[in-house]
Amino acid sequence: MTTADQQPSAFRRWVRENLLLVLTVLGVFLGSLVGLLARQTEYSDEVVLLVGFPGELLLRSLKMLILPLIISSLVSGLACLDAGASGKMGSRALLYYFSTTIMAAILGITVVVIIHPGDPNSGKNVVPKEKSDEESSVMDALLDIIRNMFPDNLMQACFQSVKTQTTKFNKTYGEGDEARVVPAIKRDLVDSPGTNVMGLIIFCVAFGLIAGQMGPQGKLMVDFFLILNEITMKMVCIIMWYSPFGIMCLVAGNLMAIDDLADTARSLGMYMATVITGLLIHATVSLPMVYFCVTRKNPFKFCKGIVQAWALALGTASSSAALPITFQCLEVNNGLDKRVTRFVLPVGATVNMDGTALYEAVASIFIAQKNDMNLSIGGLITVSLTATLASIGAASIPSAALVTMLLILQALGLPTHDVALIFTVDWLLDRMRTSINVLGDAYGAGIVQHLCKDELARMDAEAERRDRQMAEMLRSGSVALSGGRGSLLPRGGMVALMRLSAKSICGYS
Ligand code: 7O9
Repeated sequence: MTTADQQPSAFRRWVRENLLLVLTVLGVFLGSLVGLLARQTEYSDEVVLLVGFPGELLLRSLKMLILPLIISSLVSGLACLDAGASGKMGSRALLYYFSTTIMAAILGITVVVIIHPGDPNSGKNVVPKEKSDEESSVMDALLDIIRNMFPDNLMQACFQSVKTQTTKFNKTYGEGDEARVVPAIKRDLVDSPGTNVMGLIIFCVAFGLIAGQMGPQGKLMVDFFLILNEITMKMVCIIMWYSPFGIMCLVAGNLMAIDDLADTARSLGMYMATVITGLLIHATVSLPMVYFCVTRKNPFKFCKGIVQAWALALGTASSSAALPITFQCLEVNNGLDKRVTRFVLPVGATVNMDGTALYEAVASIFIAQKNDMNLSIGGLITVSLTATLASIGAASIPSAALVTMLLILQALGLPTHDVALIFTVDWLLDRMRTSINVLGDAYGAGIVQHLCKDELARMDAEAERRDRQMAEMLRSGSVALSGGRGSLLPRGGMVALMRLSAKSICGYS
C-alpha cells in the first residue's frame, strides 16, 4: 500500500478520534460565517433572538451545573488529600496564579506603551454608552471582598453577594450661625445578584478538609460528594455533545446583534488590536513557555486537549460557564489527576484571570494616553499591581467589570468618564480575554500536577500499602467483619471496609 492510499483513512480516523474537537472548531467558524453573512441582509431583533436561542440554552444548562460541580469537586477533592498535600498544592497553585497574572499585566503594559493606541482624538465618533455614576472606594471594595469570604447565610451565598453602597450627603455640625456643612458618605450593605463564589469556596475547602480528616466516620459524607461529582460530570458529558451547535448559535447571534461593527472598529481599532496582540502573545508565548519550563512537556499537545473549553469561553465570555467543560477536557483528553483538577480548577476560575489583568492594564494606560497624560515608572508599577489585584478580586466584587476598572483609574488619578467609551467594545474583548483566562487555568492545573507529582505518588503508595494490609488482615481472619465489638470498624463494617482504600474513596484509577 502506498502512502496515498493510507492518507484518506488516516485522516478519517483522526477525524473520528477528534470528532468533538472538529465539530467545535467547525461551530466557531460556521457561526462567524453565518453571523457575518447575515449582517449583509436586513433582519429584525426577533431573528437575532431566535438565532441565539439554542446558544442561550447551552449557556443556561452549563450554568445550572456550576453549583453542584464546584461544591462536589472541592469537597471531594480536598477530602482525598492529606493536610500536607493540600497545603502544597494550594500554595503552588496560588504562586502560579499570581506570577502568571502579573506577567500578563506587565505584558499588557509593554504592548500598550509600544503600540501607543491612544492618541487624544481616537474614539471621537463613538457614542459612549451611558455612564454609570457609581462611586466606589478602594477600601470599600476590599472590605467587601473579605466580607464575602464569610457569608452569613450559605443558601443566600449561592445566588447573592453583599456590596457596600455609598451615598453622598451633607452633614451639618453645630447650630445656627455656627453651623458648618461638611460632605459625608453614608454606607449601606446591600445584597446584590451574583453567586458569592469566594464564600462558597472557603466553606467547601474547610468542609472537605475536615471530612477527609475524620476517616471512616466522615466516609459517608465524602462518598456523597464523590457520587454527586460523578453524576454532574456525566451531565457535563451530555451537554458537551450539544456544545458545538450551541457555540455556533452563540457566535452567530452575537455577531448579528452588534449595530456598528465597522464604525467602532475604525475608531477604537488600534485599542482593540493592542489588547488582542497582548492576549495572543500571552497565549502563544508566555503560558506555553512557563508550562514547558516547568514540566518539559509539549505545551501545544496540552493545548489541543482544551480547545473545546477555549471555544466555549470564546462563545460565552464567561469562564465559570466554561468550567464544566474545562473539567471534562483536562480529565478526559489530557488525563490529569482528578485530585488536582477538583481542587485547582474551581479556585482558578475564580481568582486566576490573566486575560482580565492584561486587558485592564491596557485599558487604563489607553485612557491615560488619550488624555495626554504620561505615566511615570511609578505609575506603571501601580497599574501592574492594581490590574493584578483587580483581576484576582473581580469574581468577588458584584458588577465587577465596571468597578475594577474605576478602581484602577482612581488609583492612578485618571478621569473616569472614558470608561464609557471602552465599554462599547467590551462585548468582543470580553470573549477574547475570557478564553485566555480559561487557558491560564488549564495550564495551571497541568503545572500544579507536575509540581505535586511526588506528593501524589506518595499518597498512591500509601493507599496501596493500606490496601494490601487490609487484604492481609482479611485473609488471616484477624479482623471481624461484622463491625461488632472489638472490630476495627464501626457497625456496617463490611461495606465500609471494602471501600476504605483511598483508591476507591478518591475515585481515580
Ligand atoms: C471571565 F468557580 C465558579 F465556577 F463557581 C465561579 C462562579 C462564578 C467562578 C467565578 C464566578 C464569577 O462570578 N466570576 C466573575 C468574573 C464575576 C464577575 C466578573 C468576572 C470577570 O470576568 C472576566 C472578565 O470580565 O474579564 C471574564 N468574563 O473570565 O469570565
